[in-house]
Amino acid sequence: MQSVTTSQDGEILVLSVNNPPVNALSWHVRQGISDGIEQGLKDDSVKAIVIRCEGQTFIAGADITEFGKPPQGPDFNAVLNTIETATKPVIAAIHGTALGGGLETTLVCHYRIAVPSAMLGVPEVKLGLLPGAGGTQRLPRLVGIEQAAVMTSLGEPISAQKALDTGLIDKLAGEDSLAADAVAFARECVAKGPRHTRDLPVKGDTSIIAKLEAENARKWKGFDAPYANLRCVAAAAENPNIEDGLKFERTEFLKLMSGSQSAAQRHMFFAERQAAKIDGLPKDTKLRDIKKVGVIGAGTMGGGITMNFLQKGIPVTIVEMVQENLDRGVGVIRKNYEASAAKGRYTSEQVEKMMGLLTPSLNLEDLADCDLVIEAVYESMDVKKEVFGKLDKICKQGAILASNTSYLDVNEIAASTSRPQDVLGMHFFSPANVMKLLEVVRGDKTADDVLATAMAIGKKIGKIAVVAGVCHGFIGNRMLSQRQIPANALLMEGASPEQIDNVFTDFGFPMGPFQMADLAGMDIGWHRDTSLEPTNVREAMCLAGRFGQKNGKGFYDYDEKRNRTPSPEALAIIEDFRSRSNMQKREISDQEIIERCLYPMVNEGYLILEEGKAQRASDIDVVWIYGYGWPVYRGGPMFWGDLEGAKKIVESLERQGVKVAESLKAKAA
Ligand code: T1G
Repeated sequence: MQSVTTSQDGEILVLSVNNPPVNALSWHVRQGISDGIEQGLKDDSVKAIVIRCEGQTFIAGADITEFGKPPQGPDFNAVLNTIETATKPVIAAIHGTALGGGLETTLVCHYRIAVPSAMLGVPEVKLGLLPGAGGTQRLPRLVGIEQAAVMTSLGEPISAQKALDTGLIDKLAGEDSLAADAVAFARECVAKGPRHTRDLPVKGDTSIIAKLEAENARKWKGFDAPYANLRCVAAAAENPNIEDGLKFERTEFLKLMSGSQSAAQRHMFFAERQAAKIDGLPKDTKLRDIKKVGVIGAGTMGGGITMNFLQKGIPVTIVEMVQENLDRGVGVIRKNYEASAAKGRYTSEQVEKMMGLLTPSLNLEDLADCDLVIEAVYESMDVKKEVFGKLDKICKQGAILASNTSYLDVNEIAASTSRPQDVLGMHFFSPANVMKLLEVVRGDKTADDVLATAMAIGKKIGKIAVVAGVCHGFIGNRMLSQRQIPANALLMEGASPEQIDNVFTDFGFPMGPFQMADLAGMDIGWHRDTSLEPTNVREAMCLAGRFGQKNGKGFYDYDEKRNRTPSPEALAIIEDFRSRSNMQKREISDQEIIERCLYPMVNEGYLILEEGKAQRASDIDVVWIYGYGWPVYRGGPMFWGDLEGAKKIVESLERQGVKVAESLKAKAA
């Protein structure tokens, strides 16, 4: 496989890497680069060597698909050593994204030139790794400890201009003349000869490391990789001899590579990309044009949904029944944008431009020429059917009619129109302008191009779209209820809200089920009839006027900053409800809480797959990581279930008396 070709421009040898789609460092690319360098060193007519890439980008890293497989081709570090020790200058010519092993390749080159639009970074931390081919030792030698610590621990790329300013690259090329500018620059470098990054001193001070750890403590809770990256950068400062630093880096890298966190995060890397694919649909399915969007309902969801489109320059007509609600909804959208602008995310011109794309209306008829209409009204089947019945008469043929329902039967909603093929669910998560997950609910009659268009528009507005089938609660909420039910039962059997929530936060969730109940508000769906006996703890809390964070008391007490503390009154209400329900309190272990709350979720995932309500197990993982705070370093419920082991899960579920999915039983067999 010829993925590296050579060409000569006078005394300059040019190695061109061509390994679509992202020029990953697959074994044959490493072989090609190694051979190319050897060729250039042997050929006396060659005075310098340029490494460049074909296609959309420079090398975007090691080939992640090769991880965990038997090694093939030359060792990456050996190839890098060939480049670094070359006796003729080697120049990296960068466009697109030079990432991970791709950036490490440029670091061993003696000089670097890039187009202004190029981005350079070491995102390995997002894969639970670190730049294990010298990146943590050579980067500080070029850009200093501070910049290297930020780039490795956060994993965000920097622009070519920033790279030039920080010494990561030597020169900017013309946006459309990289090939020629690189050869011309190589000619200039001949006289200067090779310059070895490894010999440069490490500049800067390590106080940034403690600062980064403090600033990101909440975000990095439970993660190994960010701290390992910072330990390596610190080692670069402590070890003037780069070999010692490289040895330390190698140890840390191999620890992460063999750990479950990186396996989980690599699983998620591919799962996200897989989720976008619709099985059975040709890649080139013609999409419907979405130039104008309508949103019905200017409440929290309607407003958040609208913002996603305005941010992408897509005009939105937002419809409400009452002027006051409309004004409030539009006001919240403007306030949110102004708040973001105050944080420097937008200029005031950009805010005005986005608000200029918004048309408030009290008239459903104003949606007649929309290409996509998303309904975000009160969660009642009758109300939704009435709205869709009207849309059916108003909207132009070919318009896509979507419901933001989080539970209701999309087929029944579609049946209230004469065009069920144009109807589907687009289930956003609150806050809809922030949460990345979008469940695209495929109805029995939803047309292929409608589904494909909804998935594509989801990606366009920055969401991770996942196909779900019609069932109660689709993928996410359906599994959530399988977690809530045992959590409430465990409360009745003797566990405290704090014990249960701590098991979840220790596991890596941002919060546990009872903290979530307090955040959402306990009185949602409560009948408010105080004469009735409570039928569950939630109603008992409401009867005692404990509605959650909104009134500073729920399962916990909250101060004005919403910090929670265990509440003797809440515990008394729970205790009282237990005794009224003749429930005996008993000791409950944290492990029992894990098994009773998370194993049924995994089981439900298998049932969802058996029923074809999700395309693949990894989609379920994407839903839970991007919609429900499942820790990414545990890979999602299905990935985690595999780590736990089907046999162990089935035995526990059978002990719990839970009906086990046949496919899970089969896996345990
Ligand atoms: N290896 C293998 N496949 C890759 C890949 C990689 N590094 N990067 C992308 N792909 C596949 C991807 O799965 C998809 O496949 C297709 O390419 C297009 O990707 C030693 C250990 C470069 C910014 O972490 O961030 O180097 O779904 O949909 O939106 O220190 O891909 O079409 O079949 O994302 O244009 C470090 C990972 C590796 C960068 C392009 N590098 N890639 O985004 O396309 S670890 C990374 C990205 C490493 C060394 C260490 C993005 C992108 P398919 P895409 P995109």
